[in-house]
Amino acid sequence: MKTYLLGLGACVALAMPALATEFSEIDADGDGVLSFLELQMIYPDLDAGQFDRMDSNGDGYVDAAEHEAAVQAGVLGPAPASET
Ligand SMILES: [Ca+2]
Ligand SMILES: [Ca+2]
Repeated sequence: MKTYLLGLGACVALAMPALATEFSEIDADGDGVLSFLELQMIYPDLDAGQFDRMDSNGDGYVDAAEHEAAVQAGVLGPAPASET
């Protein structure tokens, strides 16, 4: 029974689409904005330049709207960033 439940959980996890990570998952401390460190935990390859571009109002954090814009622009996502 326990094995069955574990197997079911694994199937659900595997069925998750590989889309960009949810804002709420990145926001580790739950303050409603994303710091550079929070983003780096999810996107280890993110550099300060990319973060600055995402932080369009320059307050040092990426809010929900800025995060959405970055996802739309393809700054964040599963695709490898090799365009510099
Ligand atoms: Ca946060
Ligand atoms: Ca900002």
